[in-house]
Amino acid sequence: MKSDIYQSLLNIRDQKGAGYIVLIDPDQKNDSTIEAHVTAANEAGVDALFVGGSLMMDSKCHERVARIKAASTIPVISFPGGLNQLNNYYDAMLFMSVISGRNPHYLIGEQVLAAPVIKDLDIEPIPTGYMLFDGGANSTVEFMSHTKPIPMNRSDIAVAHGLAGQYLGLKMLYLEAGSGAKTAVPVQIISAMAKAVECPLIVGGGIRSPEAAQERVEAGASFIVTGTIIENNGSAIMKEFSDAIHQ
Ligand code: 1GP
Repeated sequence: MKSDIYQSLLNIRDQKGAGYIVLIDPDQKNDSTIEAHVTAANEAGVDALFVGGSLMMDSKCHERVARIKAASTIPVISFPGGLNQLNNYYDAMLFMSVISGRNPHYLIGEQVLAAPVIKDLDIEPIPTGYMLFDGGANSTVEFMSHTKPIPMNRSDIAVAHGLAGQYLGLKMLYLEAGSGAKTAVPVQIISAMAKAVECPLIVGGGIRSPEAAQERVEAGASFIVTGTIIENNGSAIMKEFSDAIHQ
């Protein structure tokens, strides 16, 4: 194994209170902004990049990941929509199971297909439970994964899934409202999860302001992910997020 990115993420959380992660979708929609976003992230105190998406609309995903890795001075972590997005440019990957859903392909099927490829590439897999919440925007991931999101008002359902993930040995839980969500995962859910579950919580989807990010850190999020706000508003706002998330 080449790296211990998981431990370095835990160190960041312990040292800064929480980590800030920027999601870059290596899709054609971001082709002209990749280097600018990576350079800005390097300079804004972003702790790591997640790279991936639910749907790629051309064949150049791998080339864009190579560009991201070449420009980045921080860890580049795969956040894959499927094994077709794997390559050897990553420092680590979220090895995810969609534990909020009941679609066997995204619970274990894709993982079995990906595992030998991951071993061959020698990428560090970070076992992660992916929990999709209903962010009110009919997310791409909901459609592509054929899964039903958890209602935003059901902390009990969220906690039960989180505990199950912990008892299965997962190392992180990703609370996801879906990219471009109208509603981010609410602080009540994050707070209930943080009280009941020991796994570090990654929270993303629909977080559009540094204040919203800070509230979620205060509720118990260990890592905050933003994607769309950076795509839509340019890189300048990254520093504001970074300052709000780091305690
Ligand atoms: C999506 O959580 C990420 O997987 C980021 O969501 O694009 O809404 O910031 P946004």
